[in-house]
Amino acid sequence: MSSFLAHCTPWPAALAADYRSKGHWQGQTLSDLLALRVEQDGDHLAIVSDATRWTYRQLAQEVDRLAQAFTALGITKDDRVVVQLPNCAEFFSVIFALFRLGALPVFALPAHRKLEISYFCQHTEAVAYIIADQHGGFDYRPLASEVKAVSPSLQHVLVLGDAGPFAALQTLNSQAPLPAPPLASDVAFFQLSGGSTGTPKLIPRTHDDYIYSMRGSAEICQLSSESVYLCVLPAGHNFALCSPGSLGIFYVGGTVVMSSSASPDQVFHLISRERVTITALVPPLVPVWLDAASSLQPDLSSLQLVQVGGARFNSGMAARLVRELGCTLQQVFGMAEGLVNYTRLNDAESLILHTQGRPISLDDEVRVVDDEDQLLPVGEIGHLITRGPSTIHGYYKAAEHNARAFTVDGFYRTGDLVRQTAEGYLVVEGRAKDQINRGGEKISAEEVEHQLLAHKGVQDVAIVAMPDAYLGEKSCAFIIRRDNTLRAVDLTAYLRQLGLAAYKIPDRIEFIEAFPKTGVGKVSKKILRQMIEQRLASV
Ligand code: OOB
Repeated sequence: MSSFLAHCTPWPAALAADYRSKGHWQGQTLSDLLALRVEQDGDHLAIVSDATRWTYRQLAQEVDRLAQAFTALGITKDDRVVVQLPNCAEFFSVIFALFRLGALPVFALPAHRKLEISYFCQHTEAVAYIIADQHGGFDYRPLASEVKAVSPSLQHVLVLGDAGPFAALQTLNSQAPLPAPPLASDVAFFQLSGGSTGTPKLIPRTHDDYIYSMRGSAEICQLSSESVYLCVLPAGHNFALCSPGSLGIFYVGGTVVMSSSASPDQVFHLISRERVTITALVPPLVPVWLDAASSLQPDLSSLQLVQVGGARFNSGMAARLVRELGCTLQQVFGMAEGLVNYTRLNDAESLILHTQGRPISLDDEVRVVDDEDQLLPVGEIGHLITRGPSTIHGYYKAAEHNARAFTVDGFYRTGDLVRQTAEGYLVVEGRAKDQINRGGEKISAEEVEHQLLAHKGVQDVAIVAMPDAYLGEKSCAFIIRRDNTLRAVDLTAYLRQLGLAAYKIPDRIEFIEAFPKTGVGKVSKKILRQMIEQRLASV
């Protein structure tokens, strides 16, 4: 047994032994799964992306080429590599090559900018940063230059497309012998936490724990080699990657179709051309797709299952989806920390429309507790805490935060307020964590507050969620300014120029003289939320 990656918390030995004996952890790595696919049906179509169509064998060849090339560059086991690629076939050749070496992808989102990426590089001491030249009208190469200048550990920037001053992924080549493969119990990569703290938290996931989640999810969604998954959400996000997502599809030998945009025109074309059977969406996309479908009348007859998750999904919209698309809906309530809940395909309509599902297996322990961690009677709303074969026991390099984020017996405090139905299904009722869920994109209020506090014109700031008809929630920053000439646009321009991802920039800024306080003298975000709600309602 090798030791667990430094600064990560392993599962307690007794739980790990239990998960192994029950067959939840089967000792396979993600690389083993790909090798098995090539052996069993190497000519099956694995990935479609623009003009690229790779069979499993072709995917594996690309993986081998990159694994050798990365080795020649000196990238090796446990090295961290920040991967920020759009939805494309190469996303998978890159991450499987890293998996093969035991090097650890850090899954950045395409929307991340200098602040986030340089933090990931510095915090993980990443040796490489992998990007596409351009995507969505943004050129990632100048960003990489800026990141490199402040990240001493970074030795390589590798670019898909026109590399500019860096090295091109496509032309890398080497005959370097590959090192021994990693173990299934090793950390395989880092997911990003939605976050509620000053700095983003990184989530170490092992091959064993991720494959447990992927296999269970693939079974729940009844995937087979006939399944065709349309990947619309960012490919590295847990929902699109493993719930069951692209990896779940690879596990059963199906086909993944990558979409670089979520626009109805493009996705409808891909669904009918590739006969897509399953896709995953965040709630704001649903009305956009439904409205477009009713006017464009695309051929969506192949679509069997639409998964919706990542944020609160209105049950009226859920009913509309089922009615208008005529396929099965599945609600998904998951988190990059591990636990994922699903409604089941043959559940009663009332469960599918009104609940967010139940965990993969009974060994995903879910408890609903009060503020003192005491179990609440079934049906009462409380804090969701959880422990299980895919839920981490600690964030990376975050000892102090871990002491708060996990209970003494290793349950992860999700920060979600839920109630459990008599059938054991979870209903998400709200949130205790200081976060804004902007249509599935999570914003830590504290992270953005920190950045704003550094502005010389800002005396104090508190960021809260405000209702939004399209996204569900948007962010509103209440600001006490030092000087009355400071304008909202000055602050948003400031954040943009610092290099904060656009989705984190407050949608609205309200200047205020003093903050409302709670009984104990803390800023009352509850009252601030009510204030902005009233203001929005009165216009
Ligand atoms: C998914 O993962 P993350 O890590 O981006 O966000 C997790 C948080 C949850 O703690 C919860 O606050 C919220 O997102 N959330 C939902 C939800 N699904 C996630 N809130 C209400 N209803 C839902 N259905 O978002 C994620 C990971 C895997 C699969 C699906 C989603």
